[in-house]
Amino acid sequence: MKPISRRAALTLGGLGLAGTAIGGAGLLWSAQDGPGRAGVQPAGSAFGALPGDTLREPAELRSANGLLEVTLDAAPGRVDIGGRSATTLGYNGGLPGPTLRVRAGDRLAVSLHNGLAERTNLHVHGLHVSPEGNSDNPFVMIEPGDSFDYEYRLPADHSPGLYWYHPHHHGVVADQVSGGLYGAIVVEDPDPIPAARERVLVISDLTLDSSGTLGGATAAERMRGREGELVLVNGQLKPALGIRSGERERWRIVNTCVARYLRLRLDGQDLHLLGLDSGRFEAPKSVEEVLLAPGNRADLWVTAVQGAAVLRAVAYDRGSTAGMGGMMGGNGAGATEGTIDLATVTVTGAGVAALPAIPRQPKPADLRGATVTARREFVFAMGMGGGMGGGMGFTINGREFDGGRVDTTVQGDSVEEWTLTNTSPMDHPLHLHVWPMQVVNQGGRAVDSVLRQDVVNVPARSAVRVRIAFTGFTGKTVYHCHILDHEDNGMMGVIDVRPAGQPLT
Ligand SMILES: [Cu+2]
Repeated sequence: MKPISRRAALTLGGLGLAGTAIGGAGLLWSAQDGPGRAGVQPAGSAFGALPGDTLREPAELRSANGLLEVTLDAAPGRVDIGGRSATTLGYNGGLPGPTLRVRAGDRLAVSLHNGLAERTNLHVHGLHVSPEGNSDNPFVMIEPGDSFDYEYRLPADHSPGLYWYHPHHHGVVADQVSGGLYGAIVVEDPDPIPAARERVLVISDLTLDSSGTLGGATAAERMRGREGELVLVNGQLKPALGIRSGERERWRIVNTCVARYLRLRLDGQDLHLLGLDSGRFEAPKSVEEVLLAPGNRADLWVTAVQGAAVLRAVAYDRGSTAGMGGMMGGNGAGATEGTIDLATVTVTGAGVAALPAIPRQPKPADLRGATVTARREFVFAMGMGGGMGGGMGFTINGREFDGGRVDTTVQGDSVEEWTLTNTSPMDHPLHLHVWPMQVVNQGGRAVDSVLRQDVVNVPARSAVRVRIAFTGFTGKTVYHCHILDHEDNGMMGVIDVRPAGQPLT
């Protein structure tokens, strides 16, 4: 990725406005007519036969002797997407940024340089680390041209799994993440899980205009949550990958899209889900498909069966703002988007030797039998008349985000039960920083297994109940909708976890 001038960087926002005014499909990136395009594709369409580039993996940086020191430079630059040059944002010139591989007990030191034309910062999504100081502190602000040294100390018992990093500066999170600022973090398994190969698949989406410049989001897209025209795997349009017949691969998949839900299928192959987010199932589950809300990760075991296959995202209805006063009609509807081909898989050769046994995992901690010290309700709502511009307001318990206010004060070491109620006609995926949530009830039905996630989808006009153990750390952080446009529009609250034994005021 070649650096581009500050002047070019400054025009990125302006071009978004141009996109709003013109909005015609004719201006859009021509690659949308090729592989990976978001839109309805007839079954068996010619796109399915087009070979893409071979799947690349992001660069990897691995800890040694308990330490990983990394410099991340967030900046605009040029990348190749679908054989054409595009201007996006990126960390260290990559799309995605480098994959950071660490272990429980490690120290991860990240020096972040802000090469953008606006403020930024960094969030390590899902990591169970301190929210204070120069750790996973969402209130840090880094001015253009400045640097900040983050340091994350992973506890010795940190859950293995796939995590990720991205900016978290309120108001511009959706713009910066959709522009290309994201990367994966792997916390390695203490005992390796046998697989012929492990792949990290970072799925993202973005919109480019005909000159290969990032398109901005219209007001309606900011209300609904923008979905990019192009859906990328590791920054590539419909890459190709090969597996030997009978081999078992481990795919770690993260949905870094700002608003797009990924209902993933790989028809014809054998899929087992090892876990979601930081939650590992005691025994892998045989699955036909996996639904990832924005921010969610899947740990998937793929056993190749003879033949070809396509990794697809099939339609998922996350609701719409249509009918909420009419203002957001038109673009607000969009629940019926068709299937998107993400990657092609070619299976070659005859069956190989016996598959490695699927190791049983440690029995996950279960909060269903825990003593609950507080019960709270959080209501996620959308309504006209709120927002800075008097547009649609996105609220939690009737309030929009205010970084200077504490919304929820919690006693450290306690277990709380939160009822998440969504009164709006769209899904909202709730993300709580630092402490994972265990889903105990969905839509009025008790969950009969341990389901631990850090992004929990709350479907439209529905309720979900979670339990949270506030252990390990204290301090102030946030919970928010992970449709990042909704977060930028106010659907976020501040939580302060106080040391155990200290009275709450
Ligand atoms: Cu939302």
